[in-house]
Formats: sequence, C-alpha cells, structure tokens
Amino acid sequence: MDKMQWWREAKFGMFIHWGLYAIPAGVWDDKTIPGIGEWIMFTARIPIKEYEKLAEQFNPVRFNAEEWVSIAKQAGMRYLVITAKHHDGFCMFDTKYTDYNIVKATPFKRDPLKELSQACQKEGIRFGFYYSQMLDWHHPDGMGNFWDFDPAKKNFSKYLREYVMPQLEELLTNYGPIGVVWFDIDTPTPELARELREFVLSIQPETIISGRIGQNLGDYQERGDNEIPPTVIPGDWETPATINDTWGYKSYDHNWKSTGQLIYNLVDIVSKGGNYLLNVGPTAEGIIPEPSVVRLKEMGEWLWLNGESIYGCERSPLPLEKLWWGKCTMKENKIYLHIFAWPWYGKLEVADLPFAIKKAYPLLTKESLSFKQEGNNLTLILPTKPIDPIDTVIVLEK
Ligand code: JFZ
Repeated sequence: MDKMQWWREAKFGMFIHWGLYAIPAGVWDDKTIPGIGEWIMFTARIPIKEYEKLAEQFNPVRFNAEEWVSIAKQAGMRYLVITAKHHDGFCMFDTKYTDYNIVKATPFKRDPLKELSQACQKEGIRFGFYYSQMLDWHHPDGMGNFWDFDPAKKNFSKYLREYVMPQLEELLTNYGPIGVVWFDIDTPTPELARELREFVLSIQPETIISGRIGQNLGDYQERGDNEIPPTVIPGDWETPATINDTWGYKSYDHNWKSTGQLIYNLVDIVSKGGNYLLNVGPTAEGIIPEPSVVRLKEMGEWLWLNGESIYGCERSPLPLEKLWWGKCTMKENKIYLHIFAWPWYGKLEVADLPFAIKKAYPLLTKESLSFKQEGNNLTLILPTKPIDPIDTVIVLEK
C-alpha cells in the first residue's frame, strides 16, 4: 500500500514547538524580542554560554503526554509532529551525541518524545518529529550562529554525517514507528539531501519525509508558514500554521485566530488538496495555552459532526473561484458543499457539476432538499437559516 495513504486521509495534524525558548517566552534582558518565539536566541544574538543556562531552569513538571495527545485526538487531529531539535540545538530527547539535552541537562530528566510517542501509539495517533538539519546555533559545525562561531570554520557535511545522522538513527530506532520526519530549512545540496533521505528510509522505509528536506526530495510539498495557496494544487502538500503568530510560546502573543477562521482554513486547505499541520506552543511548565486548547476542542466538535466531508476527501471538483459562498470537497459518489456565506434568499446555484446528482441533503440532518439540475448546473432550495453557524455542509450524492 502507498505509504502516503494514511497521510492523505488524515488531513489534520498537531504541530508542537517546545523547547528552552518557552522559558524566556519572547522576553530577554527585560526587553520584548520581536518575531517568532523559538528564534529568540538568534534575534537577540544570545551567546551560547548565556542561552544554555536556560537548561538548568527547564523543569516542565506539568507536562502530561497523555493530556497533549488527548487534546490532539479530541481536536480531530490524526498525526502529531514535535520538535526534537530546533535551530537552538537543544535536544528534547535522550541522545548520547550531546549532553545538551532534556534528560542530561535539566532537572526534568525525562524524555518527552518517548512519553509522547508511547501516548500516540496508545491512542492511534501517528507520531512524528521535527528536526532542524541545517540551522544549529549551538553546534560549532551547524549553520546560523555567526556570533559565537566563525562561519568560515564550519564543516557542514561533517555536522550532517557525524551528528545529524547518528541522532536521526536514535530517533528512528528508539521511538517506535515514525509517521513523519519533518526536516526544516532545505539541505543545501542535492547530494547531501539524497544521502539524508536514503539514510532515514534505510532505518524506517515507511516514514514520510517532509518537503523541507529540500532539493525536491520530500514525499510531499511543504508550503510556507501559514501559507494557503490561492488555487487547487496537484500532488501532496501541507500548510504548517500557527494559532496565534508564533510557533514557540510567547507570553504576550494573544493574537489567536478564531475557531471559525481555523475551521475555514482547514476546509480551504482540504478543498485544494492539502493537509493542515496546526501548531501549539506549550509553556515552560508543560502546558498547552488555554486559548489553543479551547479552539482545538471547538474544531474537534465541528469535525465530530462533519468529519466525513474532510477526512479522506479529494480536492474540489468545482472551480473554487466560482464558489462565492464557500468551499467544496469530494469523496467517492459525494460532493460536499461547505457553505460559510449562507444565501439568505433560500436558493443556491452551483455550476460545473461533474455528475448528475440523485439527492441533496445537509450532512447533519440528512433531510432531503429540493433541487433542479440542468446539465452541469444545479439550483438548490435551502432553508433560510444555516444549520451550522460556521460551515453548513450540504451533500450532493450521485
Ligand atoms: C521554519 C523555522 O525557522 C520556524 O522557527 C518554524 O519552525 C517553522 C515551522 O519553520 O521557518 C520557515 C522555514 C521555511 C519557510 C518559512 C518559514 N519557507 O520556506 O517559506
């Protein structure tokens, strides 16, 4: 079976950016540091000697892997990708290749990736990890830290072969089946990217590799952060996205997208053929911020009732630019109209239908609707009020 099958059907995953950066949470030397929270070491040019002291304070005693996986599951998320090593180089897993890791360098002493991989296996959620294979602001041969190291003296291929690949072997050996390896910031040459891809697949051939391995060697295309393409995109692709404006926790980023916006984004992405990898940025105590939890729960409630129109669906068969009222997905003999802007006058015209429909009904109530189809054009008679305040799904059945 094609290893992409589960991923194509899953549509919706949880991204988790968690690390030492959750301690400063966007503030350094009493100054608020602009930009995304997990980049604070770079943005504030924090010397390694200063930044690594954060490890001594990192003791997320409220972390509960089962709770996080339950939040993902209740949200209707089918896979989970957590930062094993972000650009700051701190390893959120037990590794023998550096003591700069959560088990050896912090009072916490536990391995959250181990606990999460076990909780995911128990709950039937696919487990994956993010790994920064290019930028590493702690390792002398990793890219990006020009304030502690002389860039001219770096040996990147040595870093990749003698540090990155051995750590990937640990992650692909000690944490059970890995659904996704989410590389970040393209590997600089086709040769090194190919070597990396072949190495990963030599250990777990079923693992899916994200587009940011670079050199077009991913199993799917990764869009830009929070980037939803304007049109239907062929092939497999994913939008990584935030609920507020940062991946890593920032204490003062309260710009949370509404649940309605998040559901719209999910439907929009699926209608164009993609997956939605939606991020949470847990605090230094190990808590997923409540505004994220509330929104994910509400997304899950909508998906519980309407998931048939999302999971396993194909991209829209209708030209999206004509759908002034919403979006469209399809699965087998059903077309799902996602109506966000309800026609108050009780009628909806739908053009370019690929087949004659036998019946039309709201997904929630299943009560047949009257309609008239002339060729590919359909006129639907709708109740004057929507059934769902965010997205009412109407089924057109062949
Ligand atoms: C990267 C990271 O730098 C960032 O901290 C976060 O982890 C994000 C998910 O990934 O940021 C990127 C990388 C690549 C693009 C955009 C943001 N891109 O290619 O458009």
